[in-house]
Amino acid sequence: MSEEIRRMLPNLRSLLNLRRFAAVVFLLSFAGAAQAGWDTLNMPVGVTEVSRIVYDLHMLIFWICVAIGIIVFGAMFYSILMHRKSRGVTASTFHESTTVEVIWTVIPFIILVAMAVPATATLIKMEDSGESEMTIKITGYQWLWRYDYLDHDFGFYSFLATSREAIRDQAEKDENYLLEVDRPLVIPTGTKIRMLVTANDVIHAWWLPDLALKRDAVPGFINELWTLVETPGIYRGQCAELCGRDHGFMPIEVHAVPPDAYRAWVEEQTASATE
Ligand SMILES: [Cu+2]
Repeated sequence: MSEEIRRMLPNLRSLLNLRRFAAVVFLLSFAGAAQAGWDTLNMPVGVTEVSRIVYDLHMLIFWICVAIGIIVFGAMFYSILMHRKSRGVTASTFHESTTVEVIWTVIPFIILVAMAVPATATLIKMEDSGESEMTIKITGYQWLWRYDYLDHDFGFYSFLATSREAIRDQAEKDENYLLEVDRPLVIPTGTKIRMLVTANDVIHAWWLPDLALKRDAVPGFINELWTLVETPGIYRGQCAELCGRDHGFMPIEVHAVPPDAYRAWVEEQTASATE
């Protein structure tokens, strides 16, 4: 082996290792994406007007951040590459330049205001529970939820329905593993519903991504939520505040049904409650 090749060998070897590393990273990124599915990487669009507004706001802010990232990193890498010392470039000296300082204050200010306007409009809409047609009280317990229909004077506890055998890997896990309950919250579609969220022991959080609902359930406090679901369906969520040993075992299951079916269901509930 000539001296020349021997000198190049470590370089070649590290280059090969680098390429192998890059290939592994590339393949792993695909494996991860295939497992999660691209659509699960982003937040869900949801099924209510508010959830769609929240999603649009999220995407708007996301693309603003992408644009800022491209511009900032583009300028940085361009400068590093084109103005490097080995090209014989000397650093310019513009310390305490008022122009530059004004520019880098005004531009972020404009960006922040541009982001704050739609964000504030969305927040106001999310908080406005006025003109709601019915009220449900949601109470968090260790480790279950209770739903009280304040307009109809009845309520019930909602327990996890997944079997202990499935949890202990002794039985098949179905599609809704740890996301199913014995008695779901039933709500009518096309109705503005106010929800009062509280807790009986520790802090929980009632979280339903498809409806863009998430609120802390704090003992001694009553927080408010509202929703208006247009499409009938089953929507699932979880407790989103670490609340103790079985925090992962107190799911939320909401059945949105047409108003007629809802009325029939309420009659059934009140009849069985007075029995
Ligand atoms: Cu909880």
